[in-house]
Amino acid sequence: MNSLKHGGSDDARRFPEGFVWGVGTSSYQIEGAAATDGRAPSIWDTFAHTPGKVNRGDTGDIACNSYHRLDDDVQLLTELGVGAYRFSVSWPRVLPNGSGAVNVLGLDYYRRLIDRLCERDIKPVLTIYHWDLPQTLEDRGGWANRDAALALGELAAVLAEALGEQVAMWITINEPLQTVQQGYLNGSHAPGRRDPALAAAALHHILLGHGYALQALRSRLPDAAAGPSMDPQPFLALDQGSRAAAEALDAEYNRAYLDPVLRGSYPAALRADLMPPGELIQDGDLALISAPIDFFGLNYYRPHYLRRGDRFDLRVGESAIPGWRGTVRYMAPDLPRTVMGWPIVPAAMRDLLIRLHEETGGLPLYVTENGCAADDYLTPEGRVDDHERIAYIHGHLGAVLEAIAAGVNVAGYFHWSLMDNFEWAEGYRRRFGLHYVEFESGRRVRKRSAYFYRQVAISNELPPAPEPVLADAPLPAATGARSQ
Ligand code: IFM
Repeated sequence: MNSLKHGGSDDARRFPEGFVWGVGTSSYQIEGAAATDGRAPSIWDTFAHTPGKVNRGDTGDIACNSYHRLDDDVQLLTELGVGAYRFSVSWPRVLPNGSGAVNVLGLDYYRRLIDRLCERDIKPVLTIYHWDLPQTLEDRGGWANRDAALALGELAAVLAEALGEQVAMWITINEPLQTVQQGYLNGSHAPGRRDPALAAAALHHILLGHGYALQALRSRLPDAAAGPSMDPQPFLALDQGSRAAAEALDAEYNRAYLDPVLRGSYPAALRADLMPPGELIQDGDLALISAPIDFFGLNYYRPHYLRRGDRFDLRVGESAIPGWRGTVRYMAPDLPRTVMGWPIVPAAMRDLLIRLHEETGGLPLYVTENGCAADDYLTPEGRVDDHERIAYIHGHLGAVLEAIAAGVNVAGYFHWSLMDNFEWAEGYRRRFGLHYVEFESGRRVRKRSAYFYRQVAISNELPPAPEPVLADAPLPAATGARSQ
């Protein structure tokens, strides 16, 4: 394990040479073209079309229409000055039956996207699974069925063979925690289950899917850089009485995913009803899941605060903490929050990076997502003055610099997101983009934060915290080449 340094560096505002600046999106959130060129439905098509599941009944049928606006979006990336683009592949576009026959037209879309990115010297960072499981696999049990894991390995093999060397980084799975928690425990995401037994199976199988995907990549592309993106959640105990709960929640939300991948075991402290049962874990599974990775992707948005005695809305298994009945996801009242209600605490990201540095034995870490939803609107002059987002980015990049100064190998940062998109159960009302999307027309408008992010990306340096800017201040010019 690399040892940590304390204190800042001489040039505390500069990022290391070669630091990767990127932005991210995912297929269902932006592509649209839900029934075009042979794409089959995913669990999110089914879920979004089920009344009452998504705010206002929004669906990803059209989304940002990126499937048809590929060139426009590559142009946005170019003008943004980023060196990398993280996108995901729509599984049912490439393998409409989940496995088996390949849909060549679907694959061609990603081929074109990758070619365009490479022409512009933007590194393609491909997420193999970002939540849009083919409905046909769901019909066979979804992630509760081991076959989904094998099928993810097959998808990885198809992508490796077709897109191979041009992909700079492969992200196997995105936030398995959310699949388990929201997809299988509280039902707020597709496939909308509320069943701990299915959740326990899904937990094991999605991690196994990571293992199979990694194996498929390794055998076809021995030099590929591959790893998962996860969203460990800091649980911060505000008093002695909530410490045990914080540990139990850490086991359930974090250790359950980190330990199998980084140590080859499930944590003993995991709540009993979520522990994958022995009969599901076959010989060799944990070895596959814990095969070496090249980097770890951190998606960070917010911490959770715990205080004993507040409202109980997050249950902790009594078996995990004898005698404990439950605890709260307590929001510290005096913290600024995003419109999602998430407290804005960059220092929690710094601490998480430090923890991951230790847990991964000093692997390169990438912040593969970080961003905020804000109440963005187009001014009559056609601008989006999203100063909150600029402050958010500034604060979190400061946290990255602090982690680097402490000796953590943070190799890149991908802002979430390139543009406003389908924010899952929230639909289109939550805007996370650096570009504003007028969903009626599909028009993209560069937000003020895009100019700021561009400045950081091309200079590889964090400027002093921007002064609050008057709403009618002119936008900076979008010229200049990036330094990478
Ligand atoms: O939009 C999502 C993304 O798909 C996964 N990580 C969190 C983002 C914001 O909620």
